[in-house]
Amino acid sequence: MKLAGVELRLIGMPLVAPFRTSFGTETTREVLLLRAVTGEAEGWGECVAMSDPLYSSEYVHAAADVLTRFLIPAVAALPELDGNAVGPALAKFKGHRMAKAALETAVLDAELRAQGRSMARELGAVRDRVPCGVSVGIMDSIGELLDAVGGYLDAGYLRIKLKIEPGWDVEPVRAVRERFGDDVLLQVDANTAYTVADARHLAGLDPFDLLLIEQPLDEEDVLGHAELAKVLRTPVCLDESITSARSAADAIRLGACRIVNIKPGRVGGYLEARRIHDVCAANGVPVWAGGMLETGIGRAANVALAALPGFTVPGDTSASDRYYRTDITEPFVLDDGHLAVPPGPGIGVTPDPAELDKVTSKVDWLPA
Ligand code: OSB
Ligand code: MG
Repeated sequence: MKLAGVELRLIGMPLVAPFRTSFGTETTREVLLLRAVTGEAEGWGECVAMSDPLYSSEYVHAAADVLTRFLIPAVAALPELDGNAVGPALAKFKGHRMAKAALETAVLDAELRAQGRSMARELGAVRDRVPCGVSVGIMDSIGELLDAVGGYLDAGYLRIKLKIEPGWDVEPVRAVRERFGDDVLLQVDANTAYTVADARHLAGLDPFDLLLIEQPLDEEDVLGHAELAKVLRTPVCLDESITSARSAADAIRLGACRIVNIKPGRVGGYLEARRIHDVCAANGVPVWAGGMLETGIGRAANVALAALPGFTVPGDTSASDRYYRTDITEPFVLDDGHLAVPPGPGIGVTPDPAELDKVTSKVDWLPA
């Protein structure tokens, strides 16, 4: 396969409701989409970097810049291109994993479409549908939160994740337990909002039988998570701290986490995501698929990944209508709390050109 060029497209997708986390509030998801064009087929990749560098150091315009100046030229120079060749070709460039992931996914999608093989099949999926959870943002009041959670449970979501921060942690968890009972699969995500000094306070979550607490401490504080894990009965899960299979292996060895959230963008792509899945499986550590408010493009590939055998807990792979009034692909619809793994070639979905045009703010064509 040889690259003809890559289209970089910036889109703006209004969220159905503002999404507040400990690091900020999102109302419109700005997304960079990549379309890799080869002689044989074209493939899509969604860059999960957000507008501002608040979840991680990456952000949409930095991703577009590093792709334009360094990553796409390096891949364009490959004499023999395929999905497996992208990672090694980009390895000399430090960081920028979300940008790298988007490019690798677009190339892999093109390759798989040319061969008529699905992403799920390529990654090693063992299921044709995956159980789904939903991530519920910080709200202005407990009443609002209970309405939101009730709506998601009515829709069929199999697991609820509450975003927490200092001042919004034990009370919302208590309220959800009191209203909806002990059988609801419930977990929390702090997005690095605490320090080890908060260990006693966070132990106040222990009576509520949470599945896990996600990334309570700074992304670099892996030892702190290991210390915290000794104090908490609630299992510690890492998100931001896990950037590669190596960092996953280290975190597990240090006792910093008992569960791992896998987001392909955060770790540089679906192939590295699979390696993390394998490392975790070898250590008996359950994994689940994280989300970054993806459109149908990113969601399709996340659902394929979530169908691997080690993904034993419901992920943040929610239906399209949890995020957007209109998705840019065929919508993902919840069926009995599950999403179907797209069976078609590549990621299995294609954006609708008219919908895409409606949300596009900028298009650049970068010839190889
Ligand atoms: O920490 O998991 C996170 C969204 C954006 C950035 C970080 C996170 C999230 C979510 C939402 O929790 C997951 C989703 O439904 O896509
Ligand atoms: Mg998280």
